[in-house]
Amino acid sequence: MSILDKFKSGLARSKTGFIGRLDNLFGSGELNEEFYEELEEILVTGDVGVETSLKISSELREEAGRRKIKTREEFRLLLQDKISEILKSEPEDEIPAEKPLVILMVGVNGSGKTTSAAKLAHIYKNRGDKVLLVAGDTFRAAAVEQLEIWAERTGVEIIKQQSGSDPSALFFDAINSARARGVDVLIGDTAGRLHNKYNLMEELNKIYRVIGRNLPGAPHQILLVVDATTGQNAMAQAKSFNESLPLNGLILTKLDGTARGGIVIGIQDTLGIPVRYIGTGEKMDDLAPFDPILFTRALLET
Ligand SMILES: Nc1nc2c(ncn2[C@@H]2O[C@H](COP(=O)(O)OP(=O)(O)OP(=O)(O)O)[C@@H](O)[C@H]2O)c(=O)[nH]1
Ligand SMILES: [Mg+2]
Repeated sequence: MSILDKFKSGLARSKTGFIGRLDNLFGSGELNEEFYEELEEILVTGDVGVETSLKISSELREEAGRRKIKTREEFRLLLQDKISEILKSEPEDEIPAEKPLVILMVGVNGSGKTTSAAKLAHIYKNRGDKVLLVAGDTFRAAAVEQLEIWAERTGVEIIKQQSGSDPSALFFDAINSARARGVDVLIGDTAGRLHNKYNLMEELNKIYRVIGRNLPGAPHQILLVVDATTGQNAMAQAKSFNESLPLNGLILTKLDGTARGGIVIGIQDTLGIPVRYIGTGEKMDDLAPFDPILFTRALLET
């Protein structure tokens, strides 16, 4: 199954889900008040978020008027365009002149950081890069073991320290070691933390600063891993993590487990942080670069 099919089947799992409801809306009928109310309701319950939903609806209402659009079928195309316009995502995965490309995974507990770090390592390895995983969750011994198992499965090297050690020191050493070994991409796992815990967010910020001190310009990507099934809570997480660290991308996991998925649109629109990857399962291959065109098609194509 392609990632699009997987994703689509996840979203469409229930007829009352996001895709099913949009599909019904664009069946037949005119563009009346009732239509716009229903559109807003579907977007909001599809996790797009109130602010973005109302914005989309009012901008499209105006545009439909201006372009004298009368049918729901034509309106479907307007919505498709609007969503693609919000979802501009250009992958930044080039290896910098001064190697390695450093990618840091951050997020709340259980969002899918460790799994996504491994899946990402697999993607880079497959394209021919030399990858190093860093077991930056030094908080739990089990976390290191979990990443070790993944590293073995994907056939990439891993750097770890005893649990309880200082993660920023580990990252400092990991960069030296990556240089020495000619590593192209360094992918760092970190411990899960709640975004409202000041000390833990400070610890993350220290990791960020220490990495930058050892390798100017790094970390090149700070990816917030969010669980799509948490809906609007994902938005709150993105907001607060973004206040502590300059996030430049999201990994949205567990899209296979939600019939909504509109959070992709809401986060990008509200925070301007692009979704870079989507996770659609627990296996190694279940992570794909986010493709706005495919996503929009999965949502709205008949
Ligand atoms: N269905 C599904 N499960 C996922 C996906 N990504 C991760 N998981 C599962 O979610 C659970 C948590 O994943 P982890 O990668 O351990 O999450 P984490 O953020 O590292 O968790 P902590 O280290 O405890 O903060 C695991 O059982 C994963 O297999 C996904 O895209 N789809
Ligand atoms: Mg983890």
